Amino acid sequence: MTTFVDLAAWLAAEPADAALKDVVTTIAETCAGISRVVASGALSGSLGVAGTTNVQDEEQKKLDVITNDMLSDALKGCAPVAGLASEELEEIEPTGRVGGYLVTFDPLDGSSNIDVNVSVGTIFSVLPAPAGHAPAEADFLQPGRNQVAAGYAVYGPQTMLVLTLASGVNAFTLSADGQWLLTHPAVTVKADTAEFAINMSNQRHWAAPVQRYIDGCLQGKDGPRGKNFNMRWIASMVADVHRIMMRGGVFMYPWDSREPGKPGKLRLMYEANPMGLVVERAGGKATDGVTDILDIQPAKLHQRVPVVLGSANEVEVVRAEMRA
Ligand code: P6P
Repeated sequence: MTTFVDLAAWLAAEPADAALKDVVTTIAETCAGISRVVASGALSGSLGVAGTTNVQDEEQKKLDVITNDMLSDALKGCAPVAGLASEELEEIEPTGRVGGYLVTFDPLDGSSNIDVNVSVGTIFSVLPAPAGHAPAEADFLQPGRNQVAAGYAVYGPQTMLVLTLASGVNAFTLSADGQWLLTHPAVTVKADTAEFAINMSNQRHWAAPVQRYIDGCLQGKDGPRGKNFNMRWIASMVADVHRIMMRGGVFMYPWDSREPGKPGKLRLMYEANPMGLVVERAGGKATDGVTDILDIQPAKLHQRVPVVLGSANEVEVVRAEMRA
């Protein structure tokens, strides 16, 4: 019978600040609670729409609101947290405390999948808070390289927590009795892949470099790539990224001409930065097509960005095409 290290024991051995470990523990405990709420579905009346729209002008699901409140309440009660920002909230939420950490999160990413029982997830990012004053919105606008922790929980056939703190990436599985157990230590992303993830229905709207890259993949072994490719698109970033963490691949949500003024669909602070840190720490790459995501200086709290991330060598093939 295999025995697993639990999150508390793993954190005890992690060379990181005790206060940061408290923040991660709070997030992990809240995600365990979210897993139970998500799993209850229609039984708890939590499916369906909330009848409201969020700052992204997206219709909110009941679970978007429920999970946002769970994380907001938990983090406000966590002493080292000076402020939080949610994809679902227009403004930041200072906690009234100074110093410590800022947390940004997407409480339930992929929520369009909830009502059809497809995997969804929570994405979180932890940044240093300013010393000496309560955080303002500008204090959140830090490049992704400043993150001191990041990760996600994926609510799927298993509920898993994938986390990077001091270094590396480790994945925990939620047990039946609510323990996070270290089942996947030292996760690494395969450098090469033959699997791409993109919403093909947008093909006619992509810029030429993306058209050329995907066309090269679709030509298979008789084409320029000399190998056949598979395609996946779950329309839940957490689930698509988790697959890439487990078996490699490249995930793309590029700019497209449907809304030419919008750089991309995904959010820098709540999706691209945390996922970028996790993927990079596992040996993968995360870019906006050209620039590393973690080097982007945020200008706005809800800034959107094109995303190309995953297997390092494949991301570089895309980057070369974008530069051609
Ligand atoms: P589309 C979910 O709404 C999300 O933000 C990501 O999780 C996902 O990758 C993407 O949007 C899906 O977008 O346009 O394919 O529905």
